[in-house]
Amino acid sequence: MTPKTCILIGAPVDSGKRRDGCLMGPDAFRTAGLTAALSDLGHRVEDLGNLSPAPFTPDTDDGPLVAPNETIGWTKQLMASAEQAMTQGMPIFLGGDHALSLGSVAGVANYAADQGRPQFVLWLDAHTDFHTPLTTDSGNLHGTPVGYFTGRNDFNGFPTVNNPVPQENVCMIGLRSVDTPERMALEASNIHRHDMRDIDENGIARPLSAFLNRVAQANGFLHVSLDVDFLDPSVAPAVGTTVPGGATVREGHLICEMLHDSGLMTSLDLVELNPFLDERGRTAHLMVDLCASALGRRVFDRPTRSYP
Ligand code: NNH
Ligand code: MN
Ligand code: MN
Ligand code: MN
Repeated sequence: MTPKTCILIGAPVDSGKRRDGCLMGPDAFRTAGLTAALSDLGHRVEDLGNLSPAPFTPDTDDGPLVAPNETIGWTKQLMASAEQAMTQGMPIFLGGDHALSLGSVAGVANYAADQGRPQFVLWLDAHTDFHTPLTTDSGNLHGTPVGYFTGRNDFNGFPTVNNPVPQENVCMIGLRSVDTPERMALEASNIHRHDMRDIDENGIARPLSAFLNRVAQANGFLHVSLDVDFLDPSVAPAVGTTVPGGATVREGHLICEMLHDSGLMTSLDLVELNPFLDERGRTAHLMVDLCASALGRRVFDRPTRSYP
């Protein structure tokens, strides 16, 4: 296995929704042994510590959105940090809620564009996070990152997305909670989407390998965004927005094992962990184990599958 330089970037973003606690996520991942899990696999691990948002005007709570200015500050900081980290290795963003992906994905996509290569995104989530600030009912900006980095309008005050990720380069797996305006916009889009029924009927490996083949064929960069609520709440309770009927432990590992075998993943988000809601660290540990699978942990060696 080729050793990688894993750049851990703590992003204690908690502005993407009302319920607090995700700010403790980066330290919970560290406490659950993330660095050792990756270095035991032979990787070089560099922990950059925790970021702070770029300066922002304090938010008031009279508008329709929760903490828009703070999220704008985070987006600026993460966009710059992501682009910079891509020059040194594989950034792993330790969330923090999913609002961190406005910046992480927009930043890695800027780097990919500099390299003249297309950016792809694998979105592992119960939700599609395809709102804009105008379509969200909850006002929670963690429901908007895919809308933002694919270049939807109405993100006023946010940094311009110079290199929007093309819709057909986005694949969502695990879906089971989609708001009506998101559903309408998605159905009019080319985003690849696999709800849990699709997984039940066809398994999780098939849609993933079809997607990985497209990434390989295009010589693309692949960003993976793993929301804790992709997993079933019975195995991953530490998240504010539990939705029953999620992925099993093995479905999660299979995705990560296939990602590793593909050699295609270039950046990763671990998001929405709320350690305040965990049970003896089990969700943090599961997320660390999944991350280890994505970086090469396996039970037995087996012939590597090649993509395409
Ligand atoms: N769609 C809902 C909203 O926008 C829920 C989003 N919550 C998430 N996304 N946890 O992953 O408020
Ligand atoms: Mn908050
Ligand atoms: Mn999400
Ligand atoms: Mn979610």
